[in-house]
Amino acid sequence: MNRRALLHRALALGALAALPGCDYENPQNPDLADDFLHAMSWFNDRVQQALFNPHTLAPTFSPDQITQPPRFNAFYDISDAPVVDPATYQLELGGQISDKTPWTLQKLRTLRQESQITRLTCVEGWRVIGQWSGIRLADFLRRTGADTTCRYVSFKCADGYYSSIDMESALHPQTILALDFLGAPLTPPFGAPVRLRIPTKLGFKNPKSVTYLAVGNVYTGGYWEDQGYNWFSGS
Ligand SMILES: Nc1nc2c(c(=O)[nH]1)N[C@H]1C(S)=C(S)[C@@H](COP(=O)(O)O)O[C@H]1N2
Ligand SMILES: [Mo]
Repeated sequence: MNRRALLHRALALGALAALPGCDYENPQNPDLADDFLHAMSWFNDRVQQALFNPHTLAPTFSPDQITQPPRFNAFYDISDAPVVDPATYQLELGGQISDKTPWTLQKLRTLRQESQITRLTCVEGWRVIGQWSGIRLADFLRRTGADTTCRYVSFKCADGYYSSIDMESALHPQTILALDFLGAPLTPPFGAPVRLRIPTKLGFKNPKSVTYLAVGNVYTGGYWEDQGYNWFSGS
């Protein structure tokens, strides 16, 4: 199906999906507006996923465009960022991965490293350009024998944050498990010792201080996603 036909179909579906919304001001049905918005967000996910081109690269920048100082964000203050001991750190694996042996930082550093200068966009309305280096998630998934026909890659973090992404985005060449930020190991507020860096998605889809990674077909949502933020959230 070409893009035009797809958009046509999407618009027709959108009109259908909007019908239940006619009732949204009915005080007897206060949940209808909510249901409606959830349905539209779900629909929006499907459209974004259908339009996602796994070969289109997010914009890259030159070293002089890097934002200094960088900008921190989390669901808490910078002084409350989790501090993970890099010496004892382990990335634990779960789900449809054949070799679930946990990875130490030392072992992660033996894999081929990839560097990018890309932009991080937060839904709060700001953007920063930074440099991140690490392992292509696609390389890591292949290396560990992950079933890449599964729909989701899910992440859990040292601070209780969690998120999940679609497999197509996980395999995108710019999606990395970052170990370095601005040419040095990640520091605690910016996601030490390992964070997901995925420049084709919004900031909240870039979990920091990742301690657990799993592959599967069960939707696991995310910290902000479960509060109504759009799940696909391509930027
Ligand atoms: N573990 C964890 N990861 C997280 C968050 C968080 O609160 N905890 N916040 C997300 C949000 S909303 C944004 S915008 C980016 C900010 O990343 P930065 O601090 O490197 O700019 O991290 C994302 N990853
Ligand atoms: Mo964000």
